Amino acid sequence: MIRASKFFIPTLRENPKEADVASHRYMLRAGMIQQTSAGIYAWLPLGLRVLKKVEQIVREEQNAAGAQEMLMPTLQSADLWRKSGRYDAYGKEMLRIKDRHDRDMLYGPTNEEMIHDIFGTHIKSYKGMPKILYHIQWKFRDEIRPRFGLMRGREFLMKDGYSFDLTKEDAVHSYHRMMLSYLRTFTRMGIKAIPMRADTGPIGGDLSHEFIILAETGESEVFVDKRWLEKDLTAPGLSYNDRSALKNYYDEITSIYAATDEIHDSSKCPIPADQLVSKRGIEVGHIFYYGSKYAVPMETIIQNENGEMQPIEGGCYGIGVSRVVAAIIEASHDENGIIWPAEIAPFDVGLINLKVGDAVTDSVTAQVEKALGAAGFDVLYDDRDERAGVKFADMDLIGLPWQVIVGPKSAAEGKVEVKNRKTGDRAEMPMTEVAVHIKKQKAG
Ligand code: P5A
Repeated sequence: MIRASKFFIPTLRENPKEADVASHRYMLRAGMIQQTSAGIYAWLPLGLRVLKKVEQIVREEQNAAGAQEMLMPTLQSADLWRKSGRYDAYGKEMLRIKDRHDRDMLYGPTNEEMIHDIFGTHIKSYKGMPKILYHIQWKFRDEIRPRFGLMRGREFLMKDGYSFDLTKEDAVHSYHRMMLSYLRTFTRMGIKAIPMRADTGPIGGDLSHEFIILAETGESEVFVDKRWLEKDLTAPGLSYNDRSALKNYYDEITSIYAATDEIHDSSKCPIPADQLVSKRGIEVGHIFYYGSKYAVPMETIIQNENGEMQPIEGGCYGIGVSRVVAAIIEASHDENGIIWPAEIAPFDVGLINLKVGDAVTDSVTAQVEKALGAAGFDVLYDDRDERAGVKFADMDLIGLPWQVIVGPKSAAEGKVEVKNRKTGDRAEMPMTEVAVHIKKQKAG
């Protein structure tokens, strides 16, 4: 349990002028982040709690899919990128740095070169294959127009994973694994991200999908078969090791039409117009199969089972972890503030004591707090000496899924009010029933 009076949560009453979209506005107003330079943000305690939850879901679902976590540095040697040929090609988006010995370094925008170098140093034969390695690390891209807060930042947190296989067939299996892992990851966060065929851009390769969340403020226009809107995407029970079932699932999923505006051509669209909806979308993930594009220049060469030397077959898999936080807000808010899905909310419950210092409300609040803690809920207790209106507005703004309001009148009868932030439903109940009530709503 954390007390609002002691917590560093600098909420703002007014809408900051520089914020054009809901996520940026609400993250600043809720005291989650603070801009320190253009496109660069500090994460304040409330924001960090959400970032860590998103990160943890990504981690658990990567591990479940057989990927292994590691951590590579943010700073990289330019020589690695000269070797792959991307040092010049990457252009102005790369932040280039010189160390005291005048050596060229850079703040990594992505890690294909480094992971190929690390993998290739240690794995020389098919016996070390296959592998999927990932890390969750800050990236820097000197975007020409950083905007919308975390949505298009210059420094941002990415989960980037890299697969190493012997054959194209195996590499495509890794790609299928990551496809399912991503669908499960985003569903667990309470959001629907739709995979869409995409351009490969500076990462390269010949197969790629973007994962797009539908939201009105999305940067790109997307065209979606209505069947996506209803579909459960997580394939419960499907094992990552069941290669043919996984392929069937992938084929089924990718046969449902969804395309970004770069790829969509209305004259060639395979589905009837009344089955198609046009929406705006935010890219929260992007996966690529690129074969030996990096293995050849980086000399990631291994000996196969026939004793022959060959380059590995690879793919890379990104999730914009910090962007996800903003994208969820874009997809889930109202005019009063954020509406967190329960799985990634910074706290489960906001506890509001309307008369701090009153013996009865203080005592009921303390008992509710104890019961919620015992039931495993994270509670933010607003014990500040503020007007009720301010407390209600702040609690709606920061968007915790449940609010428990303790007022003097009902407290005298041992009762409190529970509000569901998403539905707006309010219910008065004996304080002893609060934990069970919230537990039931969370499960259902
Ligand atoms: C995939 C992993 C890559 O970099 N290399 C390693 C591949 N792909 S990507 O599409 O360029 O980026 C992956 C995800 O990172 C997020 N992202 C950003 N988030 C915030 N601000 C940015 N400027 C930014 N650029 C990329 C996106 O979610 C993207 O899908």
